[in-house]
Amino acid sequence: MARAVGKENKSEFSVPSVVEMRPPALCEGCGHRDMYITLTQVLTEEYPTHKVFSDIGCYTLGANAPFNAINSCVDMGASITMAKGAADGGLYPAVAVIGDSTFTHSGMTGLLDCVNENADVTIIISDNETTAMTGGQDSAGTGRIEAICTGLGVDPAHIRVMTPLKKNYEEMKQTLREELNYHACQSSSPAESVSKH
Ligand SMILES: Cc1ncc(C[n+]2csc(CCOP(=O)(O)OP(=O)(O)O)c2C)c(N)n1
Repeated sequence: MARAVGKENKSEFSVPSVVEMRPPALCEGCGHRDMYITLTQVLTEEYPTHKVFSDIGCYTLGANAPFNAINSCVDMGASITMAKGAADGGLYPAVAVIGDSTFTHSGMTGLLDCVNENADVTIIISDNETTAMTGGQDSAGTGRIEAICTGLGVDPAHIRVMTPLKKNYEEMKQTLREELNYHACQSSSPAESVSKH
């Protein structure tokens, strides 16, 4: 801050040499990891023009190494609406990644908009059935995420449930490819995927 406003950059405390820089990371074993590993592999190898619009939650840590998986994070619910805006503007593939709590907080409205306008987006709801980032509170839509998507008008054929485990990687990648290749504009409803763990 000091540098930016042209002031002297005075540090009152030095960092002890034993302290290593440790950026926050997704927990070992977290399903968001498996989701990002498969998603990033498919997108970087097969869809070089992709952009991933993410949201607020533990899965925002997908921005860090080793995933480097997301291109934006603005505010609660902005993943779906930004992906829709980008798709409307001609970006392909436009992918949204949102957690289950953020989805029920403010992602559902964007999804309805996508349904109404047949947006060409792929939406991943990375569902850990809790609000992990803020301490594990209940999540408003636990057990009902697929039903909510159906209720909002998503074609059930394109609500794909994946279980993010290493043994399922090939199946997950194939599901992602199928939904990325599905173009709602030429059909009747937006593609959507649910990653559940
Ligand atoms: C407007 C607003 N309300 C509340 C919060 C606090 N908050 C941060 S992340 C989050 C939800 C995270 O839950 P989820 O989307 O399920 O992701 P998870 O952390 O479980 O991976 C909330 C409510 C916020 N950042 N902004």
